[in-house]
This record gives sequence, C-alpha cells and structure tokens, in this order.
Amino acid sequence: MKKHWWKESVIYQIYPRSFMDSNGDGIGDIPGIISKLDYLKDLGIDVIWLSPVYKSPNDDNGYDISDYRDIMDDFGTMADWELLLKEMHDRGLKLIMDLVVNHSSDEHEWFVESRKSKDNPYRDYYIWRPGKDGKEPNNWQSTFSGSAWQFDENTGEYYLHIFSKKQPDLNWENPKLRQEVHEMMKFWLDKGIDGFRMDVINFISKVDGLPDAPNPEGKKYVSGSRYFMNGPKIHDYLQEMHREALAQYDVMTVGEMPGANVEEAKLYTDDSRNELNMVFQFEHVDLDSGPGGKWDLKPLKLTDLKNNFTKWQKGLEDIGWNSLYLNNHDQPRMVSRFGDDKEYRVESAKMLGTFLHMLKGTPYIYQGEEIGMTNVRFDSIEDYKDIETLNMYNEKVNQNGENPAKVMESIYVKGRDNARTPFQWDDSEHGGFTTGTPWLQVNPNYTAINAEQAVEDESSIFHYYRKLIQLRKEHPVIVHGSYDILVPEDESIYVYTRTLESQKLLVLLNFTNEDQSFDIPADLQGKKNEILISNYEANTEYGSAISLKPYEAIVYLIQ
Ligand code: TEU
Ligand code: CA
Repeated sequence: MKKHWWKESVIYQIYPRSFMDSNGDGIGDIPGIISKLDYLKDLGIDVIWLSPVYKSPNDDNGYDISDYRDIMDDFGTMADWELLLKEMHDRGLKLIMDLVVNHSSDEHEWFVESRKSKDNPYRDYYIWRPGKDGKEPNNWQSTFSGSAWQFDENTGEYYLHIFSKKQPDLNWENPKLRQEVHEMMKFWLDKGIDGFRMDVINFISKVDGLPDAPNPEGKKYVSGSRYFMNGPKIHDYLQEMHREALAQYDVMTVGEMPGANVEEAKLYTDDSRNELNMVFQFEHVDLDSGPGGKWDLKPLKLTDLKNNFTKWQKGLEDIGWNSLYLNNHDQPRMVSRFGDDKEYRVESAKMLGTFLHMLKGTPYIYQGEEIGMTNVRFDSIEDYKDIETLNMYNEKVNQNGENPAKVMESIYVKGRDNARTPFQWDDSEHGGFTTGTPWLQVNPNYTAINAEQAVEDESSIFHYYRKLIQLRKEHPVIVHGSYDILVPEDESIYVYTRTLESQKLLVLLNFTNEDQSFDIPADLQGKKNEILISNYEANTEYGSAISLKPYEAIVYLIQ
C-alpha cells in the first residue's frame, strides 16, 4: 500500500495568469512563480496545483488546450517549466498539473484534422452529429450560454462543446483517443510531476444517443448534465486510466466533479477501486444558488452549510477521502462569500481557515486566500474578462433584455473574475504583480491587502494560516480523528469535534458579526484543555459556557 502522503498535505492552487508577472507583459508567468517559491515554502504548504500552463488560445484562460505537450508562450518555455519543477522539488514542494481532457481547444491539431472530413482518421476523436429537423442534434445548453452544439460548414455536421465553442468535447468512446490521453499523462509523469487535478473528469462518459433533456418550460436550451455527469462508463474509463497511466507512479489525483454526490464520491475515491484519490464536489458551493443556477442569488443558511459538510465528513469517513475547499479560480473569494470582507475581514478569514483546516480531508488554499483577498467590483462589464461572465451578460442583457444592474450584481457576487484579479504582492503600482498593464485590473484594495504587509504583521491571516498548516503536522487527530457535529440546528455558530483515541478537538466557530455563546456539554466540562489556535488574543475561560466574539474561532485540545 503506498503511503498516502496526500492525506497529510496542504495543497496551494496557483492560477498562473494572475500569480506573478516577471517580464512586464501584464501576464503572470512561470519565472514569476519561481521567484515566489520561497514565499510559498514559508507559508508551509506541501503541494502546488498549477492551473493549465499548456499551449492555448486562451478562450477559457488555458482550459482550452491546443498542445498538451508544450508550454503556453505567455507563460514561458518548457525549459522554464523544467526549472520550476526542479526548484519546487529542491524545496520539498510537490507539483500536480491540471489535466483537461473532457475537451481540447478547437485549435488542437486533432480537431483541425477532425473537422476536415467525415472519414478523417481523427474524426472520431470528437463528438460529431448531423442536425435534427434543421436544428442542433439535441437541446442541451452550453455552460457558457447558448447551445452546446456548433455547426461546422465544412462537413455540414455539429460538434458538441459543453463549454465554449472553442472547447470541443473529446470522444472517450474512442479507444485511440483514450490511449492518446494515457500517453500524454505519462509524458508529464515521466518528467517527475507528483499527480494531476482532473478538469470535469466526471463529464467524459456521455449517455448513448445524447437524448434531449426534459424541457417543461419550453426553453431554447436546457442543461443536459444528467446525460454527461457521472455517465455510464466513467468508472471503466477511470480504472483504465489508473491501469494504463497512473499505477506505476507514486502520485495523487483529484477529480473535479460538478454534480457528484457522496455515494458517487465514495466509489470514485475508494482506494480498493483504483480510480482517484479525491474529488472536488460542488454541493457546498451551490447552496447559495437558487433554482436558476449560480447567477440566481440566494442567501446562504449556515445550517445548510453545516448539514452538507457533515454529510460529506461522515459519508467519506471510512471509505474515500475529502478535498476541503471554499474557493478556487472558478469561485468567488471565500471571505466575501462566507465571511465579512469589510469590518471583520481579518477575523472572518481566520475563522474560515480554521473551519476548513480542522476538518478531515486535504485542505486546498487558493492563491490570495492566505492574505484575505476579496471580491472586486469593476464599474463596467467592459472591465471583465471571463468568458462565462461575458457570454452570460450578453445573453441576459443584450439578448433577453434583463436589467443590467441586476446582472452586474450577480457578477459581483458570483463572477469568476473575483478570484482572478492579480495576486497582491505589495502596495506598489498594480500590487507589485506587474511593471506593465495587468491583463485584468488589480483589486484597488491592494494598498491595504498585500503579501508584503501580511508577512511583516505577525497577527496577519498569513501567519495564522502558517500556524494552521503547522498544527496539521503536529497533531494526528487533525488528519485522522473522527468528526462529529454539536448544536447542528444553531444558525449562528458551527461547533464540531474531532476524536482520535483519548484526544479530542473542540472547534468553535462564530459565523456571525455578533456575540454568540456555546454551552459546553457536561461530558466535556472540567477536562484538561489547551487552546491550539484562536483568532482573538483573549478568550473566555473554558467553563460551562464559552462566549464567542464576532467571527471568533477557537480550537481546544481536550485530553
Ligand atoms: O470548471 C468546471 C465547471 O463546471 C465550472 O465551469 C463551474 O461549474 C463554473 O465555472 C461555475 O461558475 C472547470 C474549470 O475549473 C473551469 O475553469 C473551466 O472553465 C471549465 O472546467 C472548462 O474547462
Ligand atoms: Ca509575463
């Protein structure tokens, strides 16, 4: 049995376009990342998940790959990448790369060939269908608005693209395509990487026939996700991928799985099934979405969050393993979404970090989370870059005539550019990210929120995160302890325990900007206790009740 190093690790996600620009073109790059590895080593993380750096026309900022075996010009050269890997390994840091194989770019040579003719050897690397009744082959919508099908004049057929028109879905029914993917994975594994994050990997198996989805409201297009999420052959494909590409390497895998539930995640991450080590599930980041999807804003109820995390903590307690995240390059900034990015920004960022890092599973830190970077509010839609946002705005405002201010408000709350504003390194122009003009504007609050200030300030979120990460190395109960929730019905505080033999952690989290209190259960009263970490200097006595200040977090070690 391989030692599961990834169970004790803390993983940091870098979105390279926005991390650090070394050559003044306003775009982050690999030499820029290399220049900041000591900062990451100082934070104490173990693994870096690097969002795609492969050749791409950047229709979806690198998630549309035109050459899986070469580095995007914006980011540098393969020599730069080789140096990055060496510099990371020299510092004891591991690197996992982003595997984007549900789709490629339409500029990939496979697709260039595929669209040439119906009998081209690469035709079946993609999903082509004739139209139906003069329209698209079915009524599926694209995640990025409009139809999930694009008509191609050359051969008079449509190709499927769940995402943008420039991201044609690969045909995993084709064993030659699957073999191409396995070979490409070994190309990177043989270079010495330590694993993969796999982009929408539970989308790769589609239901035969690609049927129309139910459309009771007679919409133009509807989600076809029930026909491509967790599809009929997904486990076969993942087990084949493990056999053909992963088994002979000591690596970790985390599969991004929109629409996966606990039962499915148990199958995907059950060690004995040789599929994946972890999954990124989406249930907790869909709790503040209404029936209309992510842009249909709904206030988050704390009990919904508590119930969902409890379901996943208990569900994967004995089989499988949880990934723990509250933000990434697709989600808004966690302090703005789950905390308070105004009066209690520092306290709530530390509270949320405590919440995640004391749970059972592997915590993921998204770049900037460790210094409490916040959402952004640009004045105009012209200032936004994300294809998902721009296509949605165009469809809702320009095509359907919805209220621009209302649509902008949903972008302020849920837009992906919130997470993609350049990393704020210091209070110099553009936050020290670039000496040029940044590809996306820097959040104006960089003068107060930046890494230089955070590293100098012992009471910063950065140093609090360093301590959270350090605690994980010192206390096995954090990695292996069983989870139980207390006061599940309380809408203001989240209290849970972790238990390993005689050791117990009591984690108290105030999710509100008001004083709260927690009555210590009799069986925990009078015990020897020690505060492992807290986001306030002074805490109340560990008596029969504990009062919690706004967004206060306290972790007691009880023995
Ligand atoms: O995201 C998959 C995905 O479903 C997201 O698009 C998410 O649902 C949406 O962004 C919520 O706003 C992966 C990548 O993480 C994302 O950056 C890519 O755009 C997408 O796949 C296509 O590769
Ligand atoms: Ca650059």
